[in-house]
Amino acid sequence: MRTRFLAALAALALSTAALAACGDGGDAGGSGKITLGFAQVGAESAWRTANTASIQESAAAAGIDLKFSDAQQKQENQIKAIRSFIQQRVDVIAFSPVVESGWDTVLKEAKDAKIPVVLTDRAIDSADESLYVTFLGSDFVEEGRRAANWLVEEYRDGTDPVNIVELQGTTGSAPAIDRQTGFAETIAADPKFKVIASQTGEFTRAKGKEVMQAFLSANKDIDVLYAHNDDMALGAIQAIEEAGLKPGEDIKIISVDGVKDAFVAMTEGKINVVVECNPLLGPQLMDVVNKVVAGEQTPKRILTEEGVFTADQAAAELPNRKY
Ligand code: GZL
Repeated sequence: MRTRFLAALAALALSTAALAACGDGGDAGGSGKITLGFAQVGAESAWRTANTASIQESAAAAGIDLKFSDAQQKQENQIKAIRSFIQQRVDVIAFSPVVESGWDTVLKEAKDAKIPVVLTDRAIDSADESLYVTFLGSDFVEEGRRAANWLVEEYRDGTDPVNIVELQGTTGSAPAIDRQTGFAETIAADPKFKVIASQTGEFTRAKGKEVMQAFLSANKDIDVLYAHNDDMALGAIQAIEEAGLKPGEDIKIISVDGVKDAFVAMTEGKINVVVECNPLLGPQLMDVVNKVVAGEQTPKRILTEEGVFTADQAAAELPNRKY
């Protein structure tokens, strides 16, 4: 009788210890591997496709068990995914916030569950920086400045008005807000630069074409298009050509991202300059995940390195493009 009681007590102790280990957010998959829950924005652009591939391939290479969700550009889907990752007790949660605001509640739930959160690609506008461990991504304001700096240089000798139309990214997203800010603050120094129309093209080719068609119908004297990503610029090129105008000549085009098709368009003289925005964040993200699980410090902000490419550099750079 006594032996059976002691054996039951030992079994209870062991199972309690095992549960306590999971209580630290560890081993959700029961595989002994680190489990990462990633809530992706969607699949709206070639940039996003490359970003997703980088994350999936890097997780596999790092032996990290990836639980991946595609929010189809809806914040409520990303919030649902994060809650599901909390329920599954993953080791780390990472996501690219589709918009800047509205994250505090769900990120507090992750914090209460002791599951660290990493922001990738896009930031949030929360005042509470304890809600995430690290933000890994580009400086979108600087990207906007770089786009404008090319324009300032291109028109440095002119005094005539330069009429600009702007295709913004998805409304409320960090890249759309910051790329507009950086661009506007830089051209403000010279009154000849005028943004005569600015509207979201939702980071997609189809919407970019549709909005550019509207710009062309409403404005007869457009000199420049500033597109917050290549997909919208490529859609706008179709609209410009269908209007009988030459993209890159009649209307100069400044774009952001640096996907292969944008480099091809630059070799064809249809885009004048591309400000690079690097989507290949997978390796750095897995490094952060491993460090966080090991209890090591990680920087609050990890900035991705990126450049600017003009049309004359496109042919030589095209073979090097990885996305
Ligand atoms: C930028 C990223 C943006 C890209 C778009 O880091 O969030 O979203 O510029 C993508 O192509 O859709």
